[in-house]
Amino acid sequence: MRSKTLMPYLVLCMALTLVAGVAQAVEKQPDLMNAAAKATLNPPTSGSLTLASGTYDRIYTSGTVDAQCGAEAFDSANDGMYYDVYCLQVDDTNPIELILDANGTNIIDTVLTIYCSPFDPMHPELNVVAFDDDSGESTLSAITAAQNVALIEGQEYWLVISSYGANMTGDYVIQKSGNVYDCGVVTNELATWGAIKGMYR
Ligand SMILES: [Ca+2]
Ligand SMILES: [Ca+2]
Repeated sequence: MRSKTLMPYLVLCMALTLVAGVAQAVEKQPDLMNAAAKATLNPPTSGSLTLASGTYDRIYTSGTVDAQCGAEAFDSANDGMYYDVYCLQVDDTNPIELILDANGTNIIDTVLTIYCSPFDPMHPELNVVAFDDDSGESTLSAITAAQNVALIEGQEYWLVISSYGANMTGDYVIQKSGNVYDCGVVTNELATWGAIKGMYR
């Protein structure tokens, strides 16, 4: 008697789980956010993805954030995107903001990923803290306060700016919240981890 009355509920739960699973498997989420960069006291981080930039097979996430480096990452069907790497640190525990500035960015579709140090382009699924595709203007990326990416003081993080798909080049400008500061830059001509490590140190 009891199990009979529960049946429709159980079937509904299973159906919802299936729907949720399918939705999570879709990489490109509906573009509902369009955070615009505000002027900050921080100098922006700017550069260019060019034909000389290193390439990697990027990941994506379902939006989870883990300041302790264990955000679950999935392999993207899009491979071989150009990327640049920056070292960043925070001086407080408030959520950070990193927003691609449409004024100065002409890459058609960007992606931002924050890693714990080190980022290994041969294993981009490791050490992931946060990821964003389209929370900025149009298809530009933004880590906003709403995403609650609060980092740990004194720890080095690596910011990877890349394109959504392969063969996308152009300039980028990233505005940063006041609690974020640069702790180094890695040149973009180097495609292997060994070479990057040599340049960074
Ligand atoms: Ca994007
Ligand atoms: Ca958007």
